[in-house]
Amino acid sequence: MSVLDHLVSRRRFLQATGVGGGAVAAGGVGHLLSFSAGGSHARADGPVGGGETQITKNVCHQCPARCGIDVYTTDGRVHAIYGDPGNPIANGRLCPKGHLGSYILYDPDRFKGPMKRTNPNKGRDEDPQFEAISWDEALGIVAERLNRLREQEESHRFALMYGRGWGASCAGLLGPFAKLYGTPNVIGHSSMCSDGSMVAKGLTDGNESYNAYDYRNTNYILNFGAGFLEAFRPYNYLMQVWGHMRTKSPKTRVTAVDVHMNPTLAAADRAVTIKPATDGAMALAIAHEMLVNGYWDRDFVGDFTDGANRFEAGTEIDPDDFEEVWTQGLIRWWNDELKDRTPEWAESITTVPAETIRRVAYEFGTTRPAMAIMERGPTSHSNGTYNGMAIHALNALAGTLFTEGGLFYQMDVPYGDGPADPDDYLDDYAGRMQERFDEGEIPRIDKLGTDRWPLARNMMQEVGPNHAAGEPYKLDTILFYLNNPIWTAPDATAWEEALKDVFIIDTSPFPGETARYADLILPDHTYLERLQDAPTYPFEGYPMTALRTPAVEPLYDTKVFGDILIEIGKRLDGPAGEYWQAVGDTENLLRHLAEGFRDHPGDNGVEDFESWKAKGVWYKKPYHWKQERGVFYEWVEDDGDYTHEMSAEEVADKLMPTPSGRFEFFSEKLQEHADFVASEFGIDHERAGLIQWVDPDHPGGGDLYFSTPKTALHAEGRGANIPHAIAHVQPVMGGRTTVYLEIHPRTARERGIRSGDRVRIVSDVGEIEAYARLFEGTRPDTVCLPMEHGHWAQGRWAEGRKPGHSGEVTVNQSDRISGLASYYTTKVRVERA
Ligand SMILES: Nc1nc2c(c(=O)[nH]1)N[C@H]1C(S)=C(S)[C@@H](COP(=O)(O)OP(=O)(O)OC[C@H]3O[C@@H](n4cnc5c(=O)[nH]c(N)nc54)[C@H](O)[C@@H]3O)O[C@H]1N2
Ligand SMILES: Nc1nc2c(c(=O)[nH]1)N[C@H]1C(S)=C(S)[C@@H](COP(=O)(O)OP(=O)(O)OC[C@H]3O[C@@H](n4cnc5c(=O)[nH]c(N)nc54)[C@H](O)[C@@H]3O)O[C@H]1N2
Ligand code: SF4
Ligand SMILES: [Mo]
Repeated sequence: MSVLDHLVSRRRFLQATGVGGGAVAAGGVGHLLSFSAGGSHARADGPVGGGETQITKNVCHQCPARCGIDVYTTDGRVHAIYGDPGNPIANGRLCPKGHLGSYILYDPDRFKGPMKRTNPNKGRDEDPQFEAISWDEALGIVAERLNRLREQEESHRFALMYGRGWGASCAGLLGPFAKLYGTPNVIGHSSMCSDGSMVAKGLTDGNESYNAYDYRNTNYILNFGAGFLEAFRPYNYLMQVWGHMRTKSPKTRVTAVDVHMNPTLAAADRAVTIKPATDGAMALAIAHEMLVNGYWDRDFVGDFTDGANRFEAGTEIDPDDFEEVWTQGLIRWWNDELKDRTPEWAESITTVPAETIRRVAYEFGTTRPAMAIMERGPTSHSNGTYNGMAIHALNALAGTLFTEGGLFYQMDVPYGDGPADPDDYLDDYAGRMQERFDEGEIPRIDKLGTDRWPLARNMMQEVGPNHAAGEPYKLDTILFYLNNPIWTAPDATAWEEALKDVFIIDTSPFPGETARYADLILPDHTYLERLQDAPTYPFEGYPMTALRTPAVEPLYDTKVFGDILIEIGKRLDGPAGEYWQAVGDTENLLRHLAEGFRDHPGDNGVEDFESWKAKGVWYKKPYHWKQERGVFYEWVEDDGDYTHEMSAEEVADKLMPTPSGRFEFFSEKLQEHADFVASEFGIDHERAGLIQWVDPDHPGGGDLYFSTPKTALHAEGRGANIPHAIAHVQPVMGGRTTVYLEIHPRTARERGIRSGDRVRIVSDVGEIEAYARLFEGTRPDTVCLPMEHGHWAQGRWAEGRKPGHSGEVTVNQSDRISGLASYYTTKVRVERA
């Protein structure tokens, strides 16, 4: 290899891993190169002198990107993890965390088998005094509790709570389990994650889902609070597509809006640091400008009947003068809201100069294709749904829904049927309970679907407080899967009291905070030991599902979560038990699901369970729908082309399932809840469905906005026990012994705070400490502290990195529409400690 070749491929490797020299530090560069991105896959022979190396296909578990990985196992030990070149998300590359996965497997603090608590007292400082027990005994304890609750007609007092579920073979089993057993309480963490964007999309275009995006072909991205280069999904792929977008011709221009200068803003063409919770105002002003200047897409939105543009600031328009095509309510939106939403008005709300807003509107409005993207930044506030609706409406105005270079929605995987149909096993008891849930006689513990949360999707952050108050009732038993709200929920400390009197079953392989409160530990395998499916999160739209295959035999006496649940199920009395007997185990289920591939062989030749295992992923291109100049087309398999022109009914049915079958600037679904919305937001009843500006609420009692963004090395709440990740985070964000609070130099000076000073961060619900890191890229009215620090459990490497868990000062306030916890909205006081 010439020196130049060497440098070129070294560069490629660095790009592939997405970090600078640090990642290469371990081991010789030459050695890594031979396995690097795009490297020959046949290279299965181990290093000289080593034993035999096997490569197994698996899926990284550290974030929702779901990158396919090649796991290299030598002499029974995992020694390397690389991106799978055959996986469309990974393309042979991983983010820095992906390579560190072997640490999760070999974490010395893992639970080694099932255990039961012997110390009846619970608390942060109470040692549970766990005692090892057999699986049989452990599963028997759970089944006996559940059977007893059912005999007492109290099965609803059992809850299943889950976070990062993967697929049909794990979280997908929870629904049938609850239904056959008789509880409404299957509670996902989506309201503590990013329901805001989903609900905003559901209310406007009818798809309550994240989007898939055609980044490759877009020419403009207007990004409102999505951590494109540090968190937004799928992170690893976004780094790859960023390189493409920024080198193609024409280069994709990017305007990024956030509350502090992060890697995404630093890499964008234009960085806008906006006042927290005001993105909706900026989006409304951009919409105003797009209309006034005639930048809207006529084919998708429609036009004035005489072709003249009558949008003029402050002037009403006769609805009869405008004919809409695929949208609904534009003139009403203009007359009742937009006509006064000028850039000057928005400047007064957002602090973003009117001139900047005009420039952005001009660029976004005159570049095609252009898309507006968002995630938790604008939505994690009390007004998050309205902010999100205003942002998403820009995509309708630009006409980029379902177009090349635009946005669409993820297609489902054509899995085969499971081994049995749960409905055949529903007994009278479960059927009767179902009626009581449907009629509202027994609500969910989080009151989802009641008058309190009529439009939310889950309300996990309410479970702790509701249980504590016994309102609507007290839970008896909770089984947790990949979920740790006693630490990750807003105002997490309140949960420490709340969970003392519930029987807790934790399935984590690690001694986390929930485990500290657990009565029973039923430890899951870590991901490198698991057989488990992982359908993609919204990605490029075409259907895709990956499969984890164990790279090593389980190190300890653990079980994959799906099998834990199935084994509990088998021990239930009555038909429910029979159903789980029929399912058998997760491998049997996965074999049934893979039967669906026989009729739909994947593009990489995957057609059954064995080939799925061998290739690690099934996917089938293309995406089936596209919109071109206001006409929707559907893919026709026999023609191999988008030859079917869709009717309005078909579009409404398959692509825009709103009441009107169009994109709604005035949401009919939201208007159906007008009483609720009007009273919650203090707005006119008639305006509830309108995309509009509503003032945010900032609880907490302080004078500085408190934001807790994700960083590239951060793995939801799960990465704190990976010392390698923490070591990489340490210099900028803090890590092992320090936790940094980003604060603007002027803000610091006003409070007598110098760089490196220990500071106290105080809100109405708690106080934490950190070290001040003076940073001009943070707004003077805002301080930032990444969320993953300050564990009080989760093993020796995570614990003790105190103080500084942001959840202890974050107030439990949620957007009344989407239910998303307002993680980025609390106001705190900062002072020298
Ligand atoms: N590396 C990494 N990637 C991840 C994860 C991870 O833990 N680590 N977690 C995954 C999960 S669970 C999720 S939900 C996604 C979340 O993905 P994102 O929503 O993209 O990430 P966040 O960091 O939560 O929030 C994005 C940004 O919002 C900014 N922000 C705060 N308030 C405002 C505001 O009012 N307006 C604007 N414009 N910005 C604001 C924050 O500074 C932050 O930079 O990431 C996923 N990917
Ligand atoms: N202050 C603040 N809080 C936040 C956020 C924020 O930005 N700021 N972000 C929020 C977001 S976006 C999210 S998604 C939530 C995430 O919060 P949660 O849903 O609580 O999920 P995690 O913290 O990722 O992981 C929870 C548990 O999974 C366990 N675990 C790890 N690996 C495995 C495994 O292989 N199998 C099993 N069974 N268990 C495992 C861990 O030990 C831990 O107990 O946090 C939210 N909390
Ligand atoms: S982007 Fe997420 S799934 Fe992919 S390697 Fe990184 S942590 Fe793993
Ligand atoms: Mo999340």
